Amino acid sequence: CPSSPTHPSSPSDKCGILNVTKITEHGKKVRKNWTSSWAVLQGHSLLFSKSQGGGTSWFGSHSQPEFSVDLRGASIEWAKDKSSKKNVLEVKSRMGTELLIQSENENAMNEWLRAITETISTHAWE
Ligand code: I3S
Repeated sequence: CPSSPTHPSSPSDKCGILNVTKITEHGKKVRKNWTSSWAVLQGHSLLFSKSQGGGTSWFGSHSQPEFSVDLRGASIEWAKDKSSKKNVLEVKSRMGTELLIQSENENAMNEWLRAITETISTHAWE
């Protein structure tokens, strides 16, 4: 995975296309808005930018992440009852953001769960 412009020094651990929606922002419920995003796990952050037809680069028209989630103190679990979609993971940040991430590929979502869980535990004491 390429490094992002906002975190050029740390290599990214995992990247790929995910469907993503926020369901809570600053502790308040928000309306779902599923979008396909280029997701990068880097340092203690999960970064998202609009996916460019399956592109694998930050560069071009979207050189900055659209939004990011700080995974320090976050939690992740399978979301059973929050969507009609399959393979949905729920990420809750300490800042009161809740996200759903999803793809049709179950193996890919198991990999995201493994990688994000590792990031959360690596940064648990920060
Ligand atoms: O949890 P919900 O309200 O059933 O989520 C669905 C809605 O966000 C829907 O949009 P509207 O707000 O225009 O009804 C989306 O199109 C659906 O994808 C959402 O459900 P899923 O089960 O796909 O997460």
